[in-house]
Formats: sequence, structure tokens, C-alpha cells
Amino acid sequence: ANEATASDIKAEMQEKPSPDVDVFGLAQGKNIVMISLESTQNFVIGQTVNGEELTPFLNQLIEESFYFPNIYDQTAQGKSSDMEFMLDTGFYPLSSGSAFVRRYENTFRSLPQILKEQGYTSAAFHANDATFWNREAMYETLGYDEFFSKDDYEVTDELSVNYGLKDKPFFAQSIDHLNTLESPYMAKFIPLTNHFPFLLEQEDQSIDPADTGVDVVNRYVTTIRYQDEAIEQFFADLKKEGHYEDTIFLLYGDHYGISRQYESGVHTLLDQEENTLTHLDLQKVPLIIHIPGQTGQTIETEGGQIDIHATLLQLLGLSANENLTFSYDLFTRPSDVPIIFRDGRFVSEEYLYADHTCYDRKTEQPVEETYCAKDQEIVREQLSLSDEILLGDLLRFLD
Ligand code: GP9
Repeated sequence: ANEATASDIKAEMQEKPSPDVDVFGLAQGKNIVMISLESTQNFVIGQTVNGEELTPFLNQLIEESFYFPNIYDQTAQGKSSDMEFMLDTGFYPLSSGSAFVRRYENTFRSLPQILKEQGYTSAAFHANDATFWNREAMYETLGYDEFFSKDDYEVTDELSVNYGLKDKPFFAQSIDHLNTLESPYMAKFIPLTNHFPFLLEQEDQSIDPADTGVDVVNRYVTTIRYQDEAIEQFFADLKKEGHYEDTIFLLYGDHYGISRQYESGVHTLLDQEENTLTHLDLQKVPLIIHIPGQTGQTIETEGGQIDIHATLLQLLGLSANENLTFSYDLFTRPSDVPIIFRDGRFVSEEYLYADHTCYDRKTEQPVEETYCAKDQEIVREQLSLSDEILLGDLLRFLD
């Protein structure tokens, strides 16, 4: 019965648009560098505080990249691990706990596995304990060849802050490990400094904290800027070491940084009202896809983090539609497919549902719940299919 269920679900899931011929295979055979932007929300892009850009390097990179400013954070309790899970598998996170912890013994069809068939090596770089979020075990399940974790880095008190190794030494030390990989490779970097409660020594702060009345937000601008500088330095090192030219870069916010509890500081910073709609808007995380030599393009398509999986496959010239996933390639994502949050909230073309209320997006006013019913049906169906497959480990029945 499970075998039949898995095949039925697969047949249902395959109705996805054909690839955009202009971008399909644009990065075929290239190395892949992924940089997870810790706790980075999209509002920081292009934002200034006291006349200073928060992310000068990313702002400049966007000029020569595909930039998606309307991608929503879809993580749940598994936070960073949920982002990794969506990216690697194209499945929704679980409603409680982390799939990395709860389903590490499942069969998956992950990016590292798909890429291995194309001759790629896959590696993850993260200077925290290997067991955090059960990464060590889950990376093995997902098919990573290498995991450079805390034991592979020089982590001293001086080089650390908050959760661990600071981003600048993290990226600087990562280059030697990267040099050991055979091309083509997929390398995923997970820095740590821009993590709640956003602590940073004075000497590492190159801009002043903000002045919003909410300390967490005031400090956030300093750690965001530090992360930006660390990535700038990393790009310079990648160029020096010959890792830049033949590479596609994906940079994405892993989840929100400022929880609702502290959000009034962001509203002050952005001079916006505090309500359900602005809160939802703040759930957007940046997605930047950079292929050296390309012309910059801002793509306003709305989507979720789960869609990065299929988007990357399309750019690599690999059909994302062959696999059973819940990911839509962002270059062809149909506008009538809602963006689904794990707690049942959603954003669709005309409506959004949050705080137990259905809103008309044009008027920004609450409307009768029946207007949201059709999308709600899709949301329920997608989440329950994703859960059914994960909890039943159904992918083991597919070839
Ligand atoms: C820990 C890092 C942060 O290793 O990934 O995890 P988070 O708290 O953001 O999920």
C-alpha cells in the first residue's frame, strides 16, 4: 500500500511547468558555493542606518546577480536545520521538532545525491559541534562526502563570540578545507556570528548600533554588517585561490533574526506600522544567485525557501521535475500556488492568511474566511502529503 501511495503522490506532484529555456543549464557543471546567511531578513538589503549601508557588499553583489526579494522564511522549530532540509530535499519541515533529528534514518533524494550522479563532491562547512541539529548523522544520510565542523577549525576564545567561531576566521580557515575538494563540488558554508542575541566585541563593530529602543535590533545591525564584511573577504579569497570564475553562488537567509517580541525595533528602523501584514512582510529572506559575468536582474516572483532546491537544479540543467519534491523553480513558479508556512499561514496571489484571519492583499483588509478556503485546501493537502511521505519514509519505495 505504501508503494502505491508513494507512486500516486509522485504522479500528482509532477504537474510542474517546463523549465525557462533562458536559464536552464546556465550554470551546468559549475562548482556550487552556498552561503547560509544566518538570521538574515531581507529588510537589511539596501537599508541604511545613520547613513551607513548595512550590507554594502551584498548590495554590490546584487548588481551582478539574480536577486529575489520576495522569498519567505518557511522554517519551523528546526530553524537552521529546516532551511538546510528544504534546500537539500525540497520537502517541508515537520510541524514539530526538526526533520534532521527526527527523520535522519529516512531515504531521501537530496542535492548531494543527485549531484553525485553528475560527478560532484559535496561538503558542508560549519564550525559548531558536528552533532548540533544532528548534522553529522543527517549529512551522512543526505550523501555529503565531507563535513568540516568545529574539530576541523582553530576555535579559540579570542576568535570566538556568542555561539562560536567568528565569521571572518571561519571563512578564512575554510579556504584550506575547500582547496582539498575535487571539482566539481557543492560546498555549503554556515556561518554563526549573526545569531541571536547578536553579540559582537567593540573592535569588530564597524558601524554604530542602531538607536531604536530595542537593544536586540540595535545590535543586529552591527552583526549583519560584520557578516557582510566576512563574506566580502571570503569572495576576495575565493578569487585569489581560483574558486570564483567557474562557480555558481547561492546566498540565502536561513530564517528570521528578529522575533515578533522584538519587532517593534525593526518597525522603528523602517518607519512602518506594526500589524499582521508588516509582520508577514518581514518574514522575507534574501536570495541572491550569482554567476560570474552575468548581468544583474531583480526577480519579483514570490516564493519560499523550499523553492531554492528546484531553482538550483534548473540552473544546473538538471530537471527538477523528475523527483518528488514540493519545490517550484522560481523562474517558472506558477503564481496560483500559495507559499505555505508550516503553521498553516500562507500567501497567495490575492489573499494571505495569518493570525487566524484572511486578508485581501489589494485592500489589505480582513475579508470573510471563505475567500481563503480554496488556497487553504491546497495548503492542507501539500503539508499532509509532505508529512505522509516523511513520517512513512515513503521515498524508499521509489526508484
Ligand atoms: C547552530 C546554528 C544555529 O549550529 O546552525 O542554529 P539556529 O539556532 O539558527 O537554528
